[in-house]
Amino acid sequence: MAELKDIQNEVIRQEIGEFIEREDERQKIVGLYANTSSAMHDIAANIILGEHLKVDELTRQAIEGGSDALEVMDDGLIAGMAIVGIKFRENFIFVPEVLACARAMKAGMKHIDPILSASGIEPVGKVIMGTVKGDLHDIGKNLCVMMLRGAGFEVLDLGVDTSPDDFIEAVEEHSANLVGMSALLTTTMPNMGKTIEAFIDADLRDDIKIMVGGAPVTREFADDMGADAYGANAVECVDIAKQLSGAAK
Ligand code: B12
Repeated sequence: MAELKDIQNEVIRQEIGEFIEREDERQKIVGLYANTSSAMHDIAANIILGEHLKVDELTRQAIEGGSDALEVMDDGLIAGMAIVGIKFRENFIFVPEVLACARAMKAGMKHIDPILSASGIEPVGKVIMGTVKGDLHDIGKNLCVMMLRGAGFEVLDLGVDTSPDDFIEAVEEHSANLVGMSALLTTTMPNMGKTIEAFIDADLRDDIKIMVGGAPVTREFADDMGADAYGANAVECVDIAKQLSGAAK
């Protein structure tokens, strides 16, 4: 089993040592960093420190140096955000610090977006994506959008705080048959169900497939709400989008 001392990057080692107190989480995070490169550790460390200029530079260097965009996303950016999330939950940091981390995350995603979004193939389907009403979290949704575009989907991104009416309007206007909803707050998760109900009321539910995701969302919750599919991450988002749109091989 990987141990904390095996992680070469001092910032990451200190962050885990000081802030990740639950043993199960500590083991999971140490495992996450144990087999990844020092370039990815540097990116993650600067996400945690909220250093957007550094993340910008390091991500650009990694991509130009030939690192795989998915590796940079998972082992650098998302790995850094995993520690940020725990620190926020445990009140070691607060909204202003997390905003700085989110800004750093976006600085890195800027270099990954053109690669993951460039599919060059005929659109395999049209997806309407949005974070639900009341919810301003968009990092995970944006990663899903990038990956969907890269897989050949045409994506209309409605952004954050998206009301049921906004989703419905977009579906009607763009004749889309696939909708993806993201929620990061337990208080906004029910708005996914409300959006599904609004599609039923508008007599559109049978014309579309609905997929949902976001950290607190579970498969059970998705089933209970009447969604067609649940995805735990951006890779799963693409897989289920393909299945739901009939593009799965
Ligand atoms: C960054 C962040 C913020 C930033 C958001 C910046 C931004 N532009 O997004 C800011 C600082 C603004 C913020 C604000 C708040 N936040 Co906040 N935030 C986070 C944090 C640390 C990280 C979220 C994130 O980006 N994760 C990284 C991405 C890559 O992961 P992801 O979003 O889960 O997405 C992946 C999957 O879920 C999936 N996915 C996502 N969407 C979809 C959609 C589909 C269709 C599919 C298939 C898959 C899918 O794929 C993605 C990629 O792999 C989380 C902690 C956490 N552990 O999640 C708290 C967290 C979500 N926030 C929390 C809270 C409480 C708040 C505030 C209420 C704080 C406050 N007091 O004001 C506000 C709410 C504002 C609002 N109305 O939305 C709580 C929620 C608790 C709860 N149970 O509801 C969390 C869990 C922190 C905690 N306490 O533990 N936050």
